[in-house]
Amino acid sequence: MSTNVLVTRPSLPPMDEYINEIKDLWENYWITNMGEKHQLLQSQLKSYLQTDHIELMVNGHMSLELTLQAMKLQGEVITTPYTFVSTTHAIVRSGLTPIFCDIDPDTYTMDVEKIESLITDDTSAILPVHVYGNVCNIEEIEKIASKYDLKVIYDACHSFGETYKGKGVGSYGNASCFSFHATKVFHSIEGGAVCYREPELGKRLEYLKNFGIDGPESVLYIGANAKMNEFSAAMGICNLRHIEQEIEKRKHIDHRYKSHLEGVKGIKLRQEDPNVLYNYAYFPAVFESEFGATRNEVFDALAQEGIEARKYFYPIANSLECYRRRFDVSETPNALHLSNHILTLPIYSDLAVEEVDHICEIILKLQGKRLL
Ligand code: T4K
Repeated sequence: MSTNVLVTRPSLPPMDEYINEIKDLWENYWITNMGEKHQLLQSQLKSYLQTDHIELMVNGHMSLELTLQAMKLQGEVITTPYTFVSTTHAIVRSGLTPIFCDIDPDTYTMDVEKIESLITDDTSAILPVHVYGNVCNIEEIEKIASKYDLKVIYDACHSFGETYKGKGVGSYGNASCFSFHATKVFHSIEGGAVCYREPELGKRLEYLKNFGIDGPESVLYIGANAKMNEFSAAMGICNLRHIEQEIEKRKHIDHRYKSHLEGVKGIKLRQEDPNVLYNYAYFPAVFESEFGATRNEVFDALAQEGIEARKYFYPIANSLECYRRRFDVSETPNALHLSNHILTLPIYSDLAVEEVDHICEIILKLQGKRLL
C-alpha cells in the first residue's frame, strides 16, 4: 500500500500525445491571445458540454467574476456559503453583496424553499453551486428567477460533463461557469469556461477577458486578463480525448467506496438523482454523531496512514476570517452542520481499488468493524 494518497491527483495524457499537440507552437510562435488551440478547444467543448454559446477563460474564478461583471449586475446576489471560497470572492470582488441562503441537508445545494424570503428590491441574481456535482433544483430556481426577474448564474465548477434530464448542465440558467483546474475531472492545467444563453453576453465576456480591447487603438471596456493560453488549451484538447474513460474509472472508485460504506451507521453518502449523469468529481462522506468517531477523528486516523482526505468545505464561506463580522453563520445552520461533519475522500482515476479498500478499512476500524 502506498504511504501517500492525496485527495486528488491530476490525470495527464500520455506525454507523447501532449508533445505532439504542442509541436506546432514552435513553428507558428502564437502561444496565447485566442490562438488556434484556444479556438479548437472552445468549439470541441461547445459540443461536449451541449451548450449554444461558450467562452473559454483562464480559470473558473475569472469565469465567475467576469460573468457577474458582463451582466452588469448591481446590489445583492443570493448564493450559498457551502462552496469553495471563490464563489463568494467573485461576488464581493465584483462590488456586489452576497446574501447567503442555507442548503438542503440531503443535496447540499441551495435550499429553494428559503430563496424567496431573501429576495429584496436590491436582489439582481441568484448564484447557486452544483456542489460536488450535485445538480441544484434547477426547475424551482428558474421559477423563482423568472417570477422576480433575476439572473441565474450557476457555479458549475464541479459539474463538468454532467447532464440533467439529458441536457448538459451548462445549458441551464443565464450562464454556468466551469473550472478546468488541475484538480478537476477535466483540466487544462488552469482553465475555465462560461456557457451562456444570451449571445450579447458573449461579446462582453470576450472584451472583458482581454482588457476590453476592441482594436490596436481602441479600448471600449475596463477589462481584465483572463485568456487561456495555447499550452493550456493543448492540454485540454488532449484530456478531452480521454474524458469518457476518466469518468468511467472514477465511477468505479465511487462504487467501490459505496460497496464498503453504504448503510454503515452514522455515515451518510450521496444519494444519486436518477435525472443526473454524474462525473464523480468528489466523494463526500458525512460522519454524524451515531458513527461513534467525529469527522476530525476520521481525518486524523487517515492522516496517520498517509492518506489526505480534505474538509471541503470547512470553514464555510460566511465564517472565513476575511468575512468575519460581516455575516451571521447561524443563519445557515445546515451548511454549518455539514461543514463540521463532512470529509471528501480521495478520488481520482488512477486510484487503486486496494487503496479504496484500505481507506474504508481505516474508517470502519474506528467503529470496531472490518471490511466484509
Ligand atoms: N467554484 C468552486 C465551487 C470551486 O470548487 C472552485 C475551485 C472554483 C469556483 C474556482 O475555480 P478555479 O479558479 O480554481 O479554476 C483546489 C483547487 O485549486 C480549486 O480549483 C478547487 N475549486 C478547490 C475545491 O480545490 P485547494 O486549495 O484545495 O488545492 P490544493 O493545492 O490543496 O490541491 C488539492 C489536492 O490536489 C492536493 O492534495 C494536492 C493535489 N494536487 C494539486 C495540484 C494543484 C496535485 O496532485 N497536483 C496539482 O498540480 O483548491
